[in-house]
Amino acid sequence: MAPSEGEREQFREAGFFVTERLFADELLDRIAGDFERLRSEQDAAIRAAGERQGISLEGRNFIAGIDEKSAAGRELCTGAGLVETAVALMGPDLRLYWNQAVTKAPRSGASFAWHQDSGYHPIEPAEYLTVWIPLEDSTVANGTIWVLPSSHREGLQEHVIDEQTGDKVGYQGNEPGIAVEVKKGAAAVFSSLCLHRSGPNTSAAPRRAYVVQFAPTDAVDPNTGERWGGLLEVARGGRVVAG
Ligand SMILES: O=C(O)CCC(=O)C(=O)O
Repeated sequence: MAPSEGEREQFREAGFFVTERLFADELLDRIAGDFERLRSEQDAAIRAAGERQGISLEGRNFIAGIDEKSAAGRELCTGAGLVETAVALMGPDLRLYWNQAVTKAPRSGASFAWHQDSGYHPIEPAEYLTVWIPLEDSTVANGTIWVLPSSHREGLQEHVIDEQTGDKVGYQGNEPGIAVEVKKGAAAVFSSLCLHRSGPNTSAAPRRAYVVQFAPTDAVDPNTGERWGGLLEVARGGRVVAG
């Protein structure tokens, strides 16, 4: 479903908006089942290694490449409703740049530091689209995301690695930002240049989110001139092409 004029305006001005319902509970529940399986495999690997794996800590897991690990995930991230939203905001020729599970365990899931998604890996042009899709209602208590409205207008910020967590930190100021609570079935859509963070999960249930990112098909890593990330084409000439 294409975003409304009001949503586009908020995206341009504030760098983010929250959609109406886009996804069926049944599809989200199948994805949640796959995330639980992948998370417990990753937690076992973290325990065996005795140290974090990249930015994954036990209880705060990042699992990339969901489109190749979960049929339900692939169905969601290549589905017409989502890709049409991406085309309306990012242009006619798009690929699935990155997609990952981000799960936080009950009561122990840690926070995630302020960053711009573009701060994690260089890309030219620097702006792409992030769609943050909670698999249950996301709240401040269970570790929803927070954004700094209009921060995307300031361009790419320097990011500094936190050696303890591996987080790349793109904002050290005192602005609290605003909490973005998202109902199951909806999504937060934001510019990859919009500064955001997420809080700890203090609730008694897991908090799981599916992060799906779309970039212009020809976007490159400026250091190598090569395309980087996922190469799955999802839209060409404004039409949905992947399934
Ligand atoms: O889901 C979260 O807790 C935050 C995820 C996030 O900010 C990201 O993947 O860039």
